[in-house]
Amino acid sequence: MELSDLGFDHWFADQARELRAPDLSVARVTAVDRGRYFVRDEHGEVPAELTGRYLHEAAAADGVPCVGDWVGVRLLDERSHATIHQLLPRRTFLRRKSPGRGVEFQMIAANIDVAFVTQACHFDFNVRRLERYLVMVREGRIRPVVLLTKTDLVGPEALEDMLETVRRAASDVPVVPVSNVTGAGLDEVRRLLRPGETCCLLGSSGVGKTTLISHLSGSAALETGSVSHTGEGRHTTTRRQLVVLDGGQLLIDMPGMRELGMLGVGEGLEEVFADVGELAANCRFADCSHVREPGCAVRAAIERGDLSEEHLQSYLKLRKESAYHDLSYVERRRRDREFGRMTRAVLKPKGGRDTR
Ligand SMILES: Nc1nc2c(ncn2[C@@H]2O[C@H](COP(=O)(O)OP(=O)(O)OP(=O)(O)O)[C@@H](O)[C@H]2O)c(=O)[nH]1
Ligand SMILES: [Mg+2]
Ligand SMILES: [Zn+2]
Repeated sequence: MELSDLGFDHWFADQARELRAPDLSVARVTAVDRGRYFVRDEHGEVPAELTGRYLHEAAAADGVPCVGDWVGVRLLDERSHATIHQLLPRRTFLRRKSPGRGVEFQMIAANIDVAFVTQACHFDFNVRRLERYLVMVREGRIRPVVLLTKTDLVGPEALEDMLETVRRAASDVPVVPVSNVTGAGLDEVRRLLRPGETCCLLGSSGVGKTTLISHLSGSAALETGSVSHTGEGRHTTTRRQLVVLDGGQLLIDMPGMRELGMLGVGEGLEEVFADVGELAANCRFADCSHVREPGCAVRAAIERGDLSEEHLQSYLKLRKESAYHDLSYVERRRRDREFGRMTRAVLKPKGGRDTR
């Protein structure tokens, strides 16, 4: 195996020129489980931990590594374990805003090429939630694909309705209906996976993400967390893990997400709702809120049946969230600057030493 088989390409090689120490080598984070890591390079996978120094210095600036990250490591005791010293810049990312008022983000995964946003036809299907996932994916500069699973549990008309709903909400995103029971759609999913590319599966618990990966994986062993003693085989995934499939594709399995929380978004929103944006360009007023203004091209499209009211409503709702986010960001920057001035005044009496 080469590093390129793990997704390492020219872009990452450029980033790796910045490795801080000559004895550091490059590896990819393949699993994270409550502060414990696994990293993998061309020679195999080893357990790893962050150095105390990383936690003190780098963690504040870059955050801690997440699954998919490329890191600078030192391999120890004949590769029985490793220490993580440096995080290389991320090309793409999946993150959500931490609960609470600040602007901290939780990194979910990094350096993903394709995200399969997965919903089950049965019970789980919710197009508004789908839009939120798509915004998160676009924001992180990742290519989205929508997977509708468990198609064996619904009739053909119901499935066609759902597909139509998805196409209306996300016209430029490929949608693949699949069933892990009948095998329908699995070949199409396989065609979307390319060797050396990293994909991940996102979606609620129980929609069939891990089952799908097992079908695709060939011989790659997949740890599926706890299996109940009754052996009826409910594998609730408890950690994020990157597996290499027989075909050389890289897939990250994730635990189901209970909720997405606030999105703290900008670009992703405009991309997912590009249809609304295009219409809005023709509204009479530049700051049209698309509620009841005269000459509103968005409302006109709804009247004509070209745009769904619900789609517009979720756009407006998400935009409000992101406006809130921008506001709290500005507010926070202001407070940070004031705090900075205050500490400088206290810590730097005369000719104070620059600590950077
Ligand atoms: N009918 C039907 N059941 C399925 C299908 N795919 C998975 N299941 C079942 O759904 C249950 C959950 O599947 P998992 O693959 O564990 O779901 P998951 O998305 O990985 O769930 P978490 O790990 O909790 O996020 C299991 O009992 C599967 O056997 C499908 O296509 N059709
Ligand atoms: Mg799972
Ligand atoms: Zn308007």
